[in-house]
Amino acid sequence: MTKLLEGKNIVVMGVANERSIAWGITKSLHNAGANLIFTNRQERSYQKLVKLLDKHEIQAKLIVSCDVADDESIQQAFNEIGEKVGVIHGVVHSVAFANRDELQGEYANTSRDGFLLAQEISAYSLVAVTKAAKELMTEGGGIVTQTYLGAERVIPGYNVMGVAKASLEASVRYLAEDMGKYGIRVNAVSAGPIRTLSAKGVSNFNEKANVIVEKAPLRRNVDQDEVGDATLFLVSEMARGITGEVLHVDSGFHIIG
Ligand code: NDP
Ligand code: N5H
Repeated sequence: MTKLLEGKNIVVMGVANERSIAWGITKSLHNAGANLIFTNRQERSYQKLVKLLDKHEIQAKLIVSCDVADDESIQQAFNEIGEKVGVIHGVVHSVAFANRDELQGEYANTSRDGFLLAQEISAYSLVAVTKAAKELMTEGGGIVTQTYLGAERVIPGYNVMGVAKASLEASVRYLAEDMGKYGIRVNAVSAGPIRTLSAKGVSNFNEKANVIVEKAPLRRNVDQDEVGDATLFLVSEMARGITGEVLHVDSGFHIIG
């Protein structure tokens, strides 16, 4: 039997280390037979990725540098992917950033610069990436981003990132409408708390993870592999009728009042 993504070229953005959600996604996509292209911002992440791929005996088709804060960097990255790989069938966007000091205390204290930075890296980047990727997605496919419940509800401490994720989720819907006519679907996975490098050092994380164990229908937290499999589903033809959707992978926590 052929695998779900056999012969498909998928771009994965946002592996920083073994704990990254994008690494869980990488394993799922690889097991489904995809050819993988990676983008990193920091050299440190590139080094970690190379080691991880080696350890897991996964061959990357290409690794390119991409800072989503920079239009030229995005264009260069996708130009290089076009030249070296050609057609792509999917993109996984697993990138976000906000100043750490604005992920605590009152949202009302958010600075103008901090607000714009969170929006730029965590929301606008999906718009810019979709525009660049579309040119290479000539056979259609799926774009999937990562979001969090703090977009829908006030989750203390998520603050400026909650507003950026609300913008990201609205972008998923507007982009889904734009891309639909090209056979490109745009969706998001809304994961429960997962201990990653980004989550490290932010206050409130343990508290949020404990509430899931206490209150979510499944009474446990989710992991990167579960987010990976849901993302694989949305990227693949299994989800061919689904676009503009936010799929919660959170042990069912979002249904609890
Ligand atoms: P990681 O720290 O592992 O990944 C964050 C990634 O963002 C890093 O790879 C980092 O790249 C990248 N990044 C930041 N700024 C830029 C930039 N300017 N250009 C390109 N890449 C950039 O954390 P997670 O895996 O937790 O985060 C991945 C996604 O999942 C985020 O969107 C996050 O909001 C979302 N999410 C996370 C949850 C969690 O509990 N962990 C829950 C729900 C959603 P580099 O290292 O090269 O700087
Ligand atoms: C309610 C919570 C806990 C509080 C809020 C956490 C928000 C985290 C999101 C952002 C992406 C974290 C962030 O930007 C951290 C940076 O300021 C500092 N870290 C770094 O620079 C590292 C080295 C790099 C790799 O990180 C990035 N992002 O580039 C939410 C949690 C329960 C769930 C959660 C953690 C959600 C989420 O969106 O990640």
